Amino acid sequence: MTSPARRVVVIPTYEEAENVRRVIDAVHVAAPECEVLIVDDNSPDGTADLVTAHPAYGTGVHLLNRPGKGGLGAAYRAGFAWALDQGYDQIAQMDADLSHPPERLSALFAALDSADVAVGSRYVRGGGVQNWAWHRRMISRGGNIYVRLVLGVSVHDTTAGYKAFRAASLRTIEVLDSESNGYSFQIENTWRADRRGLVTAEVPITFTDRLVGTSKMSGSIAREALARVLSWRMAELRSRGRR
Ligand SMILES: Nc1nc2c(ncn2[C@@H]2O[C@H](COP(=O)(O)OP(=O)(O)O)[C@@H](O)[C@H]2O)c(=O)[nH]1
Ligand SMILES: [Mg+2]
Repeated sequence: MTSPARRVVVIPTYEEAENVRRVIDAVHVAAPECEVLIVDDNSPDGTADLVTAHPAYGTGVHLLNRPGKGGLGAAYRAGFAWALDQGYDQIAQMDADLSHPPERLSALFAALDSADVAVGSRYVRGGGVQNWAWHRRMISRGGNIYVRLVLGVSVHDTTAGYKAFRAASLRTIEVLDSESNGYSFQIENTWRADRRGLVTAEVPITFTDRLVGTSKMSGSIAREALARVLSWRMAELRSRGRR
C-alpha cells in the first residue's frame, strides 16, 4: 500500500494579524491532513506571534520568518524551498485573507491525480469573483487578457494565487530561479509550466474580497507584471530568432 501524499499549503503574510488564525483553522477544518506554512515578512502587527501561539505550531503549523517586506515572489520562493526541502509531495499556495475558499483546497489537491499543476480559477465555468471593487475586476480581467495575448498560454486565470503543485512540478519549472518580486510570480509560474510541457488543470473557485485588513497590491506591482510579461515574450522571440 502506498502512503498518503504529504501535503502543505504555503501562505505568505504581511500584516495579516486579523486573518492568520482564521485561515489556519479554516485550512485544518477543510483539509485536516494538510499542514500550513506561514511565510511572514516581519509584519509590524505581530502576525508571526499569532502563528507561534497556535496550538498546532510545530506539528501542523509552521513559520518562516523573513527579515522585512520583500515581496510576494520572494516570500513564495522561500516557502517553496522550505517545503521541497522538507519532502512534501504536494505543495499548495493561497492568500491569508480568506479570498481563496479553503473548502476548495481538497479539490485542488485531487486535481493533481491527473495534472501536474492545479489552478484555482475564477475564469472558468463555475468560478467567479465576489465583492471586488470594479477597478480590481478590471485589472484582473485586463491583466489576464494581456497575458494570454502576449504569452499565448491557454490557462484562463493566469494571475491566480490559489494553486497546487506536485513537488516534481515545482522542480520542473525551477520555481526557485524565478525572477518576479511581486504578484507576477503567479504569471511566471503558469507560463513556465506551459512552456515546460506540464499539464495544468483549472479548478473553479469563487474569489471573495477580504473582509478585514488591507490589500498590498500597488502600482509598482502592476507595472512589474506588465513589464516582465513583455520581457519574457521578447526573450522567447529572440531565442527563436537565433535558432
Ligand atoms: N510575506 C509577504 N506576504 C505578502 C507580501 N505582499 C503581499 N503578501 C501577502 O500576499 C497575499 C495577497 O496579498 P493581498 O494584499 O491580499 O493582495 P490582493 O488580494 O491582490 O489585494 C496576502 O496573504 C498578503 O498578506 C510581501 O511582501 N511579503
Ligand atoms: Mg487579497
